[in-house]
Amino acid sequence: MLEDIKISRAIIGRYSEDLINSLESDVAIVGGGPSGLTAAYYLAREGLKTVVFERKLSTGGGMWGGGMMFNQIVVQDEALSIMNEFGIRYKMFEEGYYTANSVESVAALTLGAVRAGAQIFNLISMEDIMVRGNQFVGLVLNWTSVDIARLHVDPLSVQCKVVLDSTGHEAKVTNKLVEKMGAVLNTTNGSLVGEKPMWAEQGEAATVENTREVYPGVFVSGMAANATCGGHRMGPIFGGMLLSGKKAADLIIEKLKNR
Ligand code: 48H
Repeated sequence: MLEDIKISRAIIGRYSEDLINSLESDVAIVGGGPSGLTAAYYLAREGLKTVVFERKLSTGGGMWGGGMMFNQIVVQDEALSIMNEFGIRYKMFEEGYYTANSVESVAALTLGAVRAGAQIFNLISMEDIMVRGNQFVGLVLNWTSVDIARLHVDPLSVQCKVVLDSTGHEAKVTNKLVEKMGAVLNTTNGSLVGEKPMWAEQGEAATVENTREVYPGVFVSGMAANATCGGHRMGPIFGGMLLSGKKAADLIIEKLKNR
């Protein structure tokens, strides 16, 4: 016999366990798009306690829709080793241009991150940062539904050793740092440089180049790296996002090892 109340108890109990267990982590990743998921995989695989907070119902960010809803993505040679690592199938279109199904890509990145040990929470938005003096110490979270309904409900906080801003074009974490703390960032102008117009080749290179620690304990990846440090957009080519996620993970692993 199935008891309805037991189903509720199981869900509330398990979820609460996971959330309480995530109140303190090594790395909190804000945004479960391609760069955040890639980083989550490599960080968790290294044994770091990694938690991803994703605002939407589904992970994958801007990857689902491929280019203008044609659900294919393009990747270049440099990113094929990461595609292989996640078991994402691809086909050569022309030399140097490979296509993959965007739905398979999101599913594989998500499963890879989870199986590596990352904890993913969907439907939770980062609404602020937590600091001690000038030091970044954690994130302030709320249900996305609270934000959408514009309800005046106070948030909860989580602590982490480092945060990765993988929020895409909006660069939510670095924006908060500048807006609320007047933080001086490790960028060319010390502040948010901003995203530039479409230029795939430059944008892809910049995405990886811009992936860095922009403030003590605060890293940026993917389009958030370009929005923060300045870089062209690149349309539906995703190799740079995967490479950026891996670079972010490598930098964070290095930092936490040396602590
Ligand atoms: C929790 C949040 C919050 C928040 C946002 O946009 P994304 O896919 O990010 P990337 O950088 O991994 O990939 C970028 C790529 O998708 C893209 O947009 C490209 C290649 N554009 C090129 C072009 O020319 O336009 O994912 C970011 C994720 C999303 O899932 C958001 O919902 C999530 O971050 N997010 N999660 N709290 N405050 N803000």
